[in-house]
Amino acid sequence: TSQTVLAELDSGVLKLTLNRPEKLNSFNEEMHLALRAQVQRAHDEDAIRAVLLTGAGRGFCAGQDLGDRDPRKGGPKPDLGHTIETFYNPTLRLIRALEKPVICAVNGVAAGAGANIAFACDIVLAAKSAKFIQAFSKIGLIPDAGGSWSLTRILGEPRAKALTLTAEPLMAETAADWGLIWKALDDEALIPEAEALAAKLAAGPTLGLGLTKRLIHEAATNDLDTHLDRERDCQREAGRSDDYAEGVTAFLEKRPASFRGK
Ligand code: T3D
Repeated sequence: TSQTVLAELDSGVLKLTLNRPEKLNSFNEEMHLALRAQVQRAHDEDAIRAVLLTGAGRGFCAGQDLGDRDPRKGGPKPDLGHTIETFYNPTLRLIRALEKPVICAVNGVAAGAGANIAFACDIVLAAKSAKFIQAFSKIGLIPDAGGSWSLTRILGEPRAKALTLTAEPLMAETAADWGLIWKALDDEALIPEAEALAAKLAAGPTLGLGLTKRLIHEAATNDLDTHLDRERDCQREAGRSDDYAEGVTAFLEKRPASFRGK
């Protein structure tokens, strides 16, 4: 297994730590494949009921490792469409499609695809010292890893355009004020709070949480009639889960529910 992504499974939480701190956890091919394999694992293993993604060292992730794109090394110009399709897009799709909560703890600078991978997660917490940089325009690229989609949806065109065209850093507290992330936390509180949140969600009614995530994604493109039908169908499914029966029983018995994720 690759040391570029550290993986620890504890009480239903798969904690993934991007681990190339000397390069601010920027992506080389090995780290791409390691992250994707771990997110795939989260799909496959029932014992995993939440994912927590963070970074080692002082940064979260600085996007693509530009050392691997050095034009001075010669050779033909790279086909970045190919690398996006091969490395970034599959992982982005897997994170969005995972029917389990994905929490992101942005421990430091998140630049380029590193920022946009964070925005693809379900709940983003960030250290107050962290900043988000749409670094792409500094090197002549477009915002990838879903950034031009997520920023526009979340922030609207004016802020999405200003952030991406200028590459100005956005501090965590402003990102939280703008609704781009869930919370900005004191640096020392970030990991404990993110771990507590992940543990709480991992002990939750996983099937219902997964359906909730799916519905919220679908809301972006469904009209209201279609969406009301989808809520009906998903509620039917949730209502048949063991966790729903447990949740109601626990309420009536005035005790905490003990969910099994089914
Ligand atoms: O290619 C494709 O497949 C297409 C996909 C593209 C996706 C993308 O993400 S494109 C955008 C790539 N990322 C960037 O352009 C960001 C580059 N990094 C920075 O602008 C800065 O490092 C930061 C603003 C993120 C942080 O600045 P600072 O001053 O806190 O740290 P630093 O000194 O710049 O970086 C520390 C070390 O990490 C340094 O190495 P050194 O000098 O100590 O040996 C630096 O070179 C290295 N590093 C940081 N980011 C990258 C990197 N090395 C390679 N690639 C990086 N992206």
